[in-house]
This record gives sequence, C-alpha cells and structure tokens, in this order.
Amino acid sequence: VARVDERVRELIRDMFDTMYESEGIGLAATQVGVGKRVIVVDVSPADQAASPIALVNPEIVGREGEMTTCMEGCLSVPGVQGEVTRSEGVVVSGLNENGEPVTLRADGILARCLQHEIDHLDGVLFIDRIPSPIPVPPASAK
Ligand code: GNR
Ligand code: NI
Repeated sequence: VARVDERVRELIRDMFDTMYESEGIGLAATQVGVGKRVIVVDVSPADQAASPIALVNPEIVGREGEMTTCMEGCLSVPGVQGEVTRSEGVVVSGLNENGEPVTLRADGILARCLQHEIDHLDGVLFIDRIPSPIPVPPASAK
C-alpha cells in the first residue's frame, strides 16, 4: 500500500465488520479478495487488555522467546485445525489507519494471530506449516 487513504480506511472498516461477523480474531485483505497488505486483529476477550488493531504493510521486525505450538484454525480453511509452531513473541512494524508508523510488541495469542495474518499476505496458510492438518467433523455429523 503506497498511501493510507480513505479507500484503505474503508477497506479496514469492512474487514473489521467481516471479522466480527465471522467470529474470527483476525483477518487479512487477501482473504476477502483484496491484494493489499492490510490486516485487522482483535483477540479480546481472550486477552482482556487487547483492542482492535489495523495494520497496513505489517512486517515482523523481531522475534522473541521460545517457539510455541498451539491449535489454529482459519476462516479460509473451514473444518480444519492443526498444531502450528510459531514464535512466542514478535515485534511488528507497519502503518496504522492514519498512515502513521507504529511498532508493537506482542506475545501469546496476539503474537500468534499477527504471524498468521502476515502469512496470509504472503499466500501462506497455517496448513502449509504443519505436517498433518486434522479435519474437524461438521456439527451435523455429531
Ligand atoms: O479466528 C481465527 N482464530 C485463530 C486461532 C488461532 C490462530 C489463528 C487464528 S486466526 C483465525 C481467523 C483467520 O483465519 N484469520 O486469518
Ligand atoms: Ni486465517
């Protein structure tokens, strides 16, 4: 994204709407058919201190702590979950919705979600990072 203008801000608003409607904790523009480097994340109430974050041109500029393994799912890969190994902490730089440079340090579920969303911008899905995704039976099969 060369410039954070009103069109980008509208995309961000639409992405938050889609994310909350889908009950996801993050969304990348690539998931809604838009080839721009834009992500939105809101991991609350899982992390009570968290709030909605939108990042344009996000970049992982640092990694911290151990590698940790956690169950993940993805709105773009319905019915599949898998254990993905990622950095416990990351430092991410980018632009906020006003085009101002921001850097944030995250760990836990927020760090995991940021890594998952930035992967989407590079065309990488969580199933590309695991040997054996586990199919989850649809609710109707239970
Ligand atoms: O809603 C989502 N939950 C989730 C859980 C563990 C790790 C990553 C995620 S992101 C996912 C929404 C999504 O697919 N974003 O791209
Ligand atoms: Ni996803």
